[in-house]
Amino acid sequence: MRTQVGIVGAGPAGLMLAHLLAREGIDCIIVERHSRAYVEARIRAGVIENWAADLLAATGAGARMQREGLVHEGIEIALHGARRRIDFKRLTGRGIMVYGQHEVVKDLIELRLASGGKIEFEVGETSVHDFDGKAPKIRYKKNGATHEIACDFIAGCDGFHGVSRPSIPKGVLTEYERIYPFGWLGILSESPPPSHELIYSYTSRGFGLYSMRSPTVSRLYLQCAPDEELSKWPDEKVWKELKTRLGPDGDKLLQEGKVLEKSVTAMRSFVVEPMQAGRLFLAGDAAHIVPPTGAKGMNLAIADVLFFSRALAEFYRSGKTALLDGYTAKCLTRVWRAQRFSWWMTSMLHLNPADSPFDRKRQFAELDYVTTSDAAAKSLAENYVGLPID
Ligand code: RFL
Ligand code: PHB
Repeated sequence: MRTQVGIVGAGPAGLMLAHLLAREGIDCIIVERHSRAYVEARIRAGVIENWAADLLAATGAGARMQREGLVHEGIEIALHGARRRIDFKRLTGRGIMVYGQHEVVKDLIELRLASGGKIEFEVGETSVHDFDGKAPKIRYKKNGATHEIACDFIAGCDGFHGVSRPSIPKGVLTEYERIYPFGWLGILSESPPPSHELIYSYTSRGFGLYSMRSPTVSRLYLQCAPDEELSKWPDEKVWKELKTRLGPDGDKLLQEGKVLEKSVTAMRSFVVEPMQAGRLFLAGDAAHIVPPTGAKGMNLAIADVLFFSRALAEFYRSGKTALLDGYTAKCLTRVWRAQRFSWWMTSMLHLNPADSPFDRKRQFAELDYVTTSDAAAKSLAENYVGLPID
């Protein structure tokens, strides 16, 4: 098989890249380890930045999002149960789109396949080759046979645990990492959320987040140990803790429902520099991870592939490589700003077992400041709705 761009991974990065390339008339093939049903059911991110929602809509991938997504104009921060609102619309003129990542994935897969695009699901033993020259290759196994895709470029969109990043020779990449001493226990529940906007709750028992996928489906998270055992968290215990961390009215505000999914996610911040080696370009979680508190992961994945698609379009139009050469610098400016914001939101809202009584008082003062000063709230709001993209 031959194509112009071989893409490893059908997550938001790989699928959005294929979508943007198709609009430029550039050919691509995606190979994906899991089945279509699996990637379409994988519950992950829920918040789409303003510009990314506009991009999905402007490129013809946003019709269902615009019908079913929820536009939010602010969030609430609860301090030991006292809720304070940060009004994004007033502070920035913009809002955010609450629409599940798996819905974006479903929409992009449907669009790709309907327009004749190729996605190879359920492939095994993926490997990437010869990206130091002009004729890279992707190899994989499917139904017992070995296949090879010859291409001009490889997009490593295969997430944090993919094969692309580890295939880059030792010494090329520098890794920056921070591991946090906590994780999130998340549930998806058939029940209405406690408020029409997201509530980020700081309590002496740890952080809680009350999000949603629709007016009848909630997505709820509890700060837990990074290696928390799910078996220690029967549904009743999860609901009790979620109610307690919501505040004194938690019992009244939080309706219980059928738990559709339950999982634990450890938290890390991670970046590799550069994000490219020869003709292999990394995008999304393959190159960087943010803790989920700032809701930035999927948005960064979309920003990376927007920049990569522009660089490829320029290359195929004119033969110029300036944008390809500048890919890492272009992406990482945004990535490091999102890293800063995600680290800040995470540090401000979680209880860190290593914190001293001084740290706790300082943390509370910071939350108090950000929820009462327009100057401080504006900085949070500007980052949350998404920094401008050019
Ligand atoms: P993905 O989504 O991990 O997709 C990578 C794809 O590559 C496939 N793959 C392979 N395919 C073939 N061969 C191989 N060897 C392969 N190895 C892997 C995988 O099966 C998969 O399909 O990475 P991508 O596309 O870079 O997208 C990144 C986002 O998924 C991620 O950043 C977000 O989910 C992070 N995130 C959030 N981001 C937001 O923007 N807003 C949020 O509100 C938000 N909340 C979250 C989050 C992530 C969370 N978890 C579970 C990590 C909340 C949580 C709890
Ligand atoms: C979600 O709805 O899954 C979600 C929302 C906001 C975050 C993280 C996750 O910061």
